[in-house]
Amino acid sequence: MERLHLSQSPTLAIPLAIALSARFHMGNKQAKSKHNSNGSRRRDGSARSNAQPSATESLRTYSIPDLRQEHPDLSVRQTIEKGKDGVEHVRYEVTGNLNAPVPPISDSKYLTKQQCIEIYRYMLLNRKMETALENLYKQGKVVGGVYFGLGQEACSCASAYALDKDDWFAPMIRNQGSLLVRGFRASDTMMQYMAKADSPTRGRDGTSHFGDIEKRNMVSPISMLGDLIPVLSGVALGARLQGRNVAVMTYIGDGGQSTGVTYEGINFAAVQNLGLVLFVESNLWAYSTPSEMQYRCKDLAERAIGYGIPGVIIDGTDACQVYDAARDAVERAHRGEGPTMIEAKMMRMKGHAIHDAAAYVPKPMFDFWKKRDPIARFENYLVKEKKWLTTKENAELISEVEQVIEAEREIAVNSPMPTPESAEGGVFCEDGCHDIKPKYGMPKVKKRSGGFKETEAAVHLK
Ligand SMILES: Cc1ncc(C[n+]2csc(CCOP(=O)(O)OP(=O)(O)O)c2C)c(N)n1
Ligand SMILES: [Mg+2]
Repeated sequence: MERLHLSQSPTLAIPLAIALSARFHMGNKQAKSKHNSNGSRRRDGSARSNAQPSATESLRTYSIPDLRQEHPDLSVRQTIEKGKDGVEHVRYEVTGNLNAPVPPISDSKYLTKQQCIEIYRYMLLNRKMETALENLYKQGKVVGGVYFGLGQEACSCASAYALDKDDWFAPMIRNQGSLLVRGFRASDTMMQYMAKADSPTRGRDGTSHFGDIEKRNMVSPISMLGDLIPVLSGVALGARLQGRNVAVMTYIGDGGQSTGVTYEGINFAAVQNLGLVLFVESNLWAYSTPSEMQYRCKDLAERAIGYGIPGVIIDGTDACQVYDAARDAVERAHRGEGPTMIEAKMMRMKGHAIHDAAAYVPKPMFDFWKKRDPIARFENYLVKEKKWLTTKENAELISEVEQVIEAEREIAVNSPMPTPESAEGGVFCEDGCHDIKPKYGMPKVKKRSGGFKETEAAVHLK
């Protein structure tokens, strides 16, 4: 299996000339100074030779592979507009080549015809389940809100498809497709939103806060903004202490990338060499904040350089690219080679949740990305380009998926609401709920002969 290298091409190179020129000036100054306290030692403690490093020797150039077949050049800018009433309104404008041709789907290095069709089916299930959810909401059957991953089905489904059974994952609100791939039923998600008695949380949560640590190795989403990253890193650390290298996959948005816990979680996984597979769902918006106002670097995958881990940019609307990048990262994790950051570029094709009409998004931006719909493009690839599905087989597949979703919707609608008496159960710890046993074996910890040397602080605490 190929390993992701920072130097793979085509590349996005980031010369550090400016920072280094500043350092050269400092270095020259230090060389002239008589009272140079540390300038004669390198970080590794060895003595410095008299010769100054040449500029080319010291220039470090990092690069991030960018596997996309297209590099959209759109950018969003904030403007202030005066309405007819004389009141000023904030508005966003998009500029760039909005008529660029749609790129083809990349052939996968790994996926067979059957696997491609299976992923396509999951993507259809994902989309049709969300359409059903929207209708259930409009019928007043949903308690609370509904979140959608429209336009992101390739990212959710093909990423989860790359996990092995023993691997772990933690989805976020846009990854309802990942749940389907890992064996949850559409009715689980539907009942959850409707707070039904048969839902995974038995009606105790109206959204997606449920997991399954027994069979499907799914950590419950606890937050959208990065907190799952250290939790998943902890899962990988726990498995390693039990003698197993597992891959732990989770997702973070372009907005969530800015939080402190995201940094801490990735850094911890990096220094501990844990098998974190982090998908950065670079969908151009964080609620109503465009990515231009969220971060200053060009691509979020560049941040992998700062963590010292491999990063890669892919087209998040291309299921084959998503799968291949995920599979490479999963295999690295299994080999114990540490985390990978995968930036999947795409567009959130609806508002943040059902209550948000996304009126702040410039319409031409939606039009541009609608042409890059992950399902329509994959369908075109399977039916027209590869001819792996005939038009008739494709129509049958779509109809089968519609029937499944209709049956799941029936199950969900017919499930009762929880009884009032059940409200007090399953909320607090019940018998044995803390009895979490090692999943892969007893922790393997080296026994040391001597005890730890007591530090002053430890003595002080006694
Ligand atoms: C501490 C905290 N602040 C705010 C929120 C509300 N919130 C949830 S997701 C989100 C935006 C996330 O944007 P991004 O990370 O880009 O993910 P996307 O919604 O685009 O998938 C916000 C503001 C929250 N859940 N927690
Ligand atoms: Mg976002």
